[in-house]
Amino acid sequence: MASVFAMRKQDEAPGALHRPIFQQLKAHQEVMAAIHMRDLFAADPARFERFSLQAGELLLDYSKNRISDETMAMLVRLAEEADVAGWRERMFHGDKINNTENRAVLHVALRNRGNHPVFVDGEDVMPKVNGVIERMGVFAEKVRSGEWRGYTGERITDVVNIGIGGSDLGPQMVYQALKPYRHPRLRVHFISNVDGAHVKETLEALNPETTLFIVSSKTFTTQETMTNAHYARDWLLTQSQAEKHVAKHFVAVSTNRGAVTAFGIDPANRFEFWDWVGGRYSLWSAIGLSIVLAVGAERFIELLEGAHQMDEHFRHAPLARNMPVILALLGVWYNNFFGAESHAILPYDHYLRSLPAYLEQADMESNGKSVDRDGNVVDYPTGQIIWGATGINGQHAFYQLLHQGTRLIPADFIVSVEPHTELQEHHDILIANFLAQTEALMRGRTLEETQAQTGQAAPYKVFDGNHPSNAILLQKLTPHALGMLIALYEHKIFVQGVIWNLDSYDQWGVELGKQLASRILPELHAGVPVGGHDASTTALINYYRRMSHRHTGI
Ligand code: G6Q
Repeated sequence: MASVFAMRKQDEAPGALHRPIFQQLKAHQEVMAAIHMRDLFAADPARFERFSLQAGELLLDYSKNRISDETMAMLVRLAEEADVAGWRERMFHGDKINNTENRAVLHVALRNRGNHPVFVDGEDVMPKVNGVIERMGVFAEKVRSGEWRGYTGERITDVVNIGIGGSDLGPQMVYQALKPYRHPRLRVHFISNVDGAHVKETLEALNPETTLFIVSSKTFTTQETMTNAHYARDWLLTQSQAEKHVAKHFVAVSTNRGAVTAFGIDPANRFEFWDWVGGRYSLWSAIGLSIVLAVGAERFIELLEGAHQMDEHFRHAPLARNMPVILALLGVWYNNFFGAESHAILPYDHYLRSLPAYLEQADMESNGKSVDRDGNVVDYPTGQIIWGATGINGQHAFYQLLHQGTRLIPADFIVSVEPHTELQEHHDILIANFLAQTEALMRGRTLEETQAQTGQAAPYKVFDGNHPSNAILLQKLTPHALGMLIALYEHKIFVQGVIWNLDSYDQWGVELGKQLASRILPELHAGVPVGGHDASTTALINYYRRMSHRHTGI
């Protein structure tokens, strides 16, 4: 299926934008570019009702966007012509839509709480999925209740997840988001960086007798993770002095049974998942074990149920009333028609402070691609640059550029109506700021208004406004609402990938650097000067060899 952008005649350049709907949208953008959102609001008191949508406990207000009914109708046609509905069915059905790796894409099966059968290669995956969830729950309960003891008979107080990328960012973000629900005795730590400072600093504060490690690695070959896991194993053995204790303090989450056993982990304590779970979509799988340990199986299931509710909404709601589709289309609108290069994620919630980093991976590793699923080089912008931080801190840092810079940066504001603390005054201040920011970004302040308000007609006090934003309001940051929120973004990414005709589920762009690093590693301490790289890399390697020799003597 060719994308709406990539439909081309034989003699045209690859990726030519030739679908009539694209040309229509281009012409329409020229009209919309000249209109200020404050005029759209002034002309239509029902704009909020028109451009907002509720799904479960999530409210999306997208009225502060540079859109009209006509814009949305055309964007929905774009989605129809890209066959979003067809691709969506293929994904849910277990078709191998990750074509460069010949894999199904079934994170939705991991939270298929309706439990209807989902087939991969003729096998219903649900019994295995449910089996692992069950095992995770049983194991977590043993640790949480104190039945599972360390090698000296002490209860576990600290859980350390060793993993990187998809085996780190998801569980870490969710653990942080659900901290109010965590078991009072259990602290969870995440080690990802192969910079020794990360593992050292984390373990310094821990007691091997009461520490449980989860080695989370789909492949169990990832250099950073395995280096840290071996260090942690040695750290335990230095104190416990017997190999047999490894089994009490290490469990694994992996698809690689052999490597897990070779590491000394009891195969009974390997929690499996499957090749149809992409790393950055894996927090719903056994990769979420640290979450289950922290908040318990029941809460984890609520997280899955929330995601499932969003899956159902995404699967069944008409495209024009479909939250992930709307977010995706708005992103395409700014990316491909307004030339916006980035998109900011601005949670007004301390517990969601890792969401921007999580979405950076989810989005940019999925859609940061310049070759389409048919192997053609695209000639249109694809994945946006995703970035952000907690909004309230951002206000005192980078919002200057959002308000008065030269770039158009659409933003998502994410807020919870009910706070987790009883500090209502704090919460009201937070909410007032969120509202003020979206209002200011949209309305701006004209020169006349500036003069009237400040007594000065100073151009540097003028705000152009017309900066688009979405507001996503959660009733409360519960496991269920969080599940819905994450699934919302996953499907938004998927829809954009379909429109751009990408395979959003591979990540070949991470390969080359890994390959080069394994060649360079032994060169760092070679006895003679190395060559064979470009002049810069060769000189840097040799500089490092000389200078580090001085201090390590290697
Ligand atoms: C995510 C990527 C990547 C992956 C890590 C860790 O989609 O595939 O971030 O999760 O490279 O891989 P392992 O789980 O195999 O260690």
